[in-house]
Amino acid sequence: MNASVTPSRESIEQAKLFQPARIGDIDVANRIVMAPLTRSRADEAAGDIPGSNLNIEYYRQRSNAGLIISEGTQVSPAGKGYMATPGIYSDAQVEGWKAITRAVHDAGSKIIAQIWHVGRVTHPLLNGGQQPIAPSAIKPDVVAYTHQGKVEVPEPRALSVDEIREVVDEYRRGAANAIRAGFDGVEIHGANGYLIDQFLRDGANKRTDAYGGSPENRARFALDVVDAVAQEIGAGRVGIRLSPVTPFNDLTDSDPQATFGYLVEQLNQRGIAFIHFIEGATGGPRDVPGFDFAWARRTFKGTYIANNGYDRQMAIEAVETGRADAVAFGRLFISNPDLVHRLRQGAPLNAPNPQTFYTPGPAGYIDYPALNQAA
Ligand code: 8OZ
Repeated sequence: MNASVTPSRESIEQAKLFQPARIGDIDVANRIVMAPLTRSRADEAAGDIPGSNLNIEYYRQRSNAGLIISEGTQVSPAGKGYMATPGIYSDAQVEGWKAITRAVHDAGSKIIAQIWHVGRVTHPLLNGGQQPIAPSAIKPDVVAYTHQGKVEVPEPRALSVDEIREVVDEYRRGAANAIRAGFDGVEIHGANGYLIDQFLRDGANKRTDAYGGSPENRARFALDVVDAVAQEIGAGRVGIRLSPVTPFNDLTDSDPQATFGYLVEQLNQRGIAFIHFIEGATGGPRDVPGFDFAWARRTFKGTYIANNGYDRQMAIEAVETGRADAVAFGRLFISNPDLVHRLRQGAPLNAPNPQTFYTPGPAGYIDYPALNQAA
């Protein structure tokens, strides 16, 4: 778009960003995605159960998104790394999610579950008292937020190959449970320094077996999970989130292009619905070297969802020029329940308040105002 010309409101509303699309097997009303957002408001005492009236209202308010990706939902108690995050391994959790997916569908949107295992980014105070698990016994420089305050995470223990197979099965069951709960699909959380990313990147993976060493071996766990989940629910309902260059959660890789280049080619062969890329440092600078996102966009034939620091103009241009198929917004969806309407109209946006991102209760959760829709 020519920056010297102010586009008319009509031409903006015609922008591809606001047009329907198909993401794998999922039809969406527009190409604006609500990014997965940890909000720590599940019922922890009852067993990390989602689906309270507050949770339902939060997701219902945001059903103007073409696609909602749920907050990360752990596939097992060991996979939990924060307070009051919901799970997707128990029947009670599935029942809770049903109320949320029903509300989103009734409001005309689609919702997929982000299935998550934190690996070494946790503490026994959060994960049921166990030593955290990881590809290798390497302690990250990370603090966990617990009911007893901030604590250093301990050294994890390395998984055996038999245990790796069991964890893959947990993701598979999480995906099956997601479909039972009424979700339209799943996003496998392969980003931000959690378990899959710990296997992928050589800063955390020093294994000498089939799951460590070369890019092919380090990608094996991610691809085992993708294959198990795709076999369970169909590749057209499976996506993965990747963050090839983020330093978040103390994770590094000596050659992100080699590591994630191999993975993207393999994901392309599997025909999954989408890859959701965090371009740059999570929630931070976009211009972090080491991985060619334009190459990934050209190579992967499924839907490319772009994320990280997009504003209205960047999102419109990214989809208009084909640099991305869809754009995910995180913090702006926290503070603007009607974000799609606001972006379409070029309306002002509410600023998010980080003080209430993870606090219990309605404040900063369901009380951000929507525009008066009468206009
Ligand atoms: C911020 C706070 C808690 C969790 C991620 C799931 O980084 C998270 C997360 C982010 O993907």
